Amino acid sequence: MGLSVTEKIIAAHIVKGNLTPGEPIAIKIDQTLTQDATGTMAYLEFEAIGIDRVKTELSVSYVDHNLLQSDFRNADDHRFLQSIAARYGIHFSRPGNGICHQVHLERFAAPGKTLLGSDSHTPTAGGCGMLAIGAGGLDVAMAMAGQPFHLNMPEVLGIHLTGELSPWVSAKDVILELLRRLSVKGGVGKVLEYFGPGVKTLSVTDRGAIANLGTELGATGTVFPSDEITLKFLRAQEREEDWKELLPDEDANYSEIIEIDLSSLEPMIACPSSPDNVVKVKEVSGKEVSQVIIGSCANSSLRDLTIAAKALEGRSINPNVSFEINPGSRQVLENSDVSGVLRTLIHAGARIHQSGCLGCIGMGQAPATDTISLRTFTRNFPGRSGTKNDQVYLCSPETAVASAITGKITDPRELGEAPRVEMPEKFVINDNGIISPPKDGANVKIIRGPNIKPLPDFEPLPEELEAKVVLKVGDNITTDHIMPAGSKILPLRSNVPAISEYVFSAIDPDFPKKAKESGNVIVVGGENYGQGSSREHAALAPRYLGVRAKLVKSFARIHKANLINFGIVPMTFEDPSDYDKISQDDTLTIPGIRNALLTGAKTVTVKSSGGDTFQARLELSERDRYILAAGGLLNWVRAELKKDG
Ligand code: MIC
Ligand code: SF4
Repeated sequence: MGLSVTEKIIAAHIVKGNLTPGEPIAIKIDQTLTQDATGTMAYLEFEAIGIDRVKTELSVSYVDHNLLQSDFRNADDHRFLQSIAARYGIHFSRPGNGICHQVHLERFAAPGKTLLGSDSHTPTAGGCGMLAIGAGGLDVAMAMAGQPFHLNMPEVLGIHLTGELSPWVSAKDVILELLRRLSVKGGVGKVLEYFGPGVKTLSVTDRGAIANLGTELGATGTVFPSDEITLKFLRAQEREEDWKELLPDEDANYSEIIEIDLSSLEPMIACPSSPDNVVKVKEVSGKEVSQVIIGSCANSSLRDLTIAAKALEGRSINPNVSFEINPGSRQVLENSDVSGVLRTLIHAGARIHQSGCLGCIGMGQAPATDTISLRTFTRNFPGRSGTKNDQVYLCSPETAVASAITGKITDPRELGEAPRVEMPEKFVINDNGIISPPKDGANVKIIRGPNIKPLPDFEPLPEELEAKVVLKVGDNITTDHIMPAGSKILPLRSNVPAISEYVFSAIDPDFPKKAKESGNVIVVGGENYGQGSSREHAALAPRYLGVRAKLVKSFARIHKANLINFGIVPMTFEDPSDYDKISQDDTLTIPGIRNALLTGAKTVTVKSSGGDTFQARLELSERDRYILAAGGLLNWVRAELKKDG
C-alpha cells in the first residue's frame, strides 16, 4: 500500500511507534516557532530544563501578538525575548516584522520538514509541503531541547480537489466550505491532506490560507504536496535550495476521501460566533457593516492586499465603514508599496496598520456596539474582538472589499468583472527584521522586566482526589472562554499569579475566588472542550488556582495535551448522559486515581456528593500517565534527568 505525503514525512521522522492511526508515536522536530504571547512562558520553561543551546535545525521567536505598548510590560517582554533568543541560539523576528505564520511561510518553511509551533495556526506552513503542528509552549520547549514530540498517530483524511476556482472565489471559500461540512470538531485526530488535479491551480499562498484554517476544524495539521508550484514560490523567495518534490504515492491510502469541485464553490461567510457557522454570502447579503478588516495569519498576503486594491481602483470606501488593512508581514507591506497596491488602498480610504495580529486577538480594532464587523480572520468566538455581544463575520478578502465599498455584506461577484492578480517572479526581500543568533550565546545577558515572574511549582497528584465542581459548562468551550486574551489580559502572559485572576472571567468572574476557596477543583464540560488556541495559560492558570481534573464529553487535542503537561487529569464520561447527573457545586471523589493512572487503568470510578456513582475514561498514553502522577511535565522531566545522573 502506498503512502500519503503526511505518512512519508512522519515515517522519515518517527522515533517511537508506527503508522497505525490512534496509536502513540513520537517524531523528531526539525524546526520550532514561538510567538510572544506564548513565547515568554515557553522560554522560561526551556530555561528550567537547563540546556545550553537549542538542538533543532532552526528555531524562531516571533513578536506579533502583544504589539500594543500601553505600559512597560509588552515592551519588557520583547526585550526579554530578544535577549533569550541570542542566549540560546534562536532567530528573533522583531516586532512589526510580521505574523509568525506568514513570515515563516515566506522565509523558513521547507518541504518534508517538521515544525512545532506554540500557536495553533502553525499548520499554515503545511501549504509548503511540511508537517507543521501547533502545541503548547512546554512541548515546544521540549522540542528545542532536542526531545521528540509525542502525539497519537493521526488518521490522514484525503481531500480530493478537482476543477478551478471561479472569479471572485478564493482559498478562504474552500476552507469555509469545509468548515460548513465538517464543523469545528470534524478534523480532531486527523491530518487533512489535499490531493488531486485542483491542487495545481492553487498557489502556495492559497494553500497556506487553507492549511491555516484547518486548525478551526480541530485538525492536527494540514499537508499539501510539494510540486512545481511550491518551487515557483520558493524561487520567488530566493530559497530554491529548500525545495524538494514530495507527492503522495499513486495508491496512497486515505482513511476517508472528501471531494471538492473548486469550480462549484461560491463566496462563503462564517456568521457569528463560530468559524463553522457558514452560509453562502448571498444568504446574508444586504446587512449593514461598520468595520471591514483584511488581516490575520489567514488572509493578509500580498495576493490578498492586491485583490483588494484592484477591486478598489476607481472606487472609494463607503463612508460608514472603517476599512482596515493589517499586512501579514513587512515583506507584504514593502512589496505592496513597490507594486503600487499600498497607494491604491490609501487613496481609497483604507486605514493601514503595522504588520501583526492586532484586532484578531483583541489588541485594538474592537468594533462599535451592535454593529457588524467583517474580517478575513480565523476566529469569531464570542467577545474575542474586545466588544461585548460582538457580531463578527469571517470571509475572503474579495467579500471583505466588496462589502467595504457598498457598506453592506456583499457577494463580490456583484462588482462585475474580476481583476487579474499576478504575483511577482521575485519578491522584494529584506531580512533585516530577523536577527540571527550569535555562534556562542553563553555570555549574553538575559533582560527580565519586573512583570516576568518565575514559573510556579506544582505538587504531584494525590492518591485520592476530592474536588469541587466550581464550574459546569456546555459544548465547544474555547480557550478564549477559559483564559481570555485582549489588550488588558495579554500583557500578563509572563505572570501566572496575575493572569490567573481572569480564568473563565467571561463566564463567571468569581471563578478565581471560588476556586481558591475550594481547595481542589474539577471543571465539568461537554463536547470539544478547549477548542481554539494553543495557549498553555488555559491549563497553567487554572492549575495555579487549584484545578486538578477536568471531566468532559470530549477534548480538543492541544488543550488536552496542555492539561497533561500541567498535571490536570483529563477525563471523559464513559456514558455521556452521566453529564446530566452532575450539578455545579457538587463534590466529586475519585478514590485511587493515582494508582489507576500508574497501573494503566482505562477507567476510574467517580462518586458524586449528589449520590451518583459513574465511570470516567482515562484516554492516556503511558507517558501521559507518568507525567500526570508527577504533577506535570516539568516535574517529570526533572526527575528523569536526575535519574540519568
Ligand atoms: C489565537 O489565534 O487564538 C492565538 C492568540 O494566536 C493563540 C495563541 C495565544 O493564545 O497566544 C493560538 O492560536 O494558539
Ligand atoms: Fe495572530 Fe490571529 Fe493568527 Fe492567532 S489567529 S496567530 S491572533 S493573526
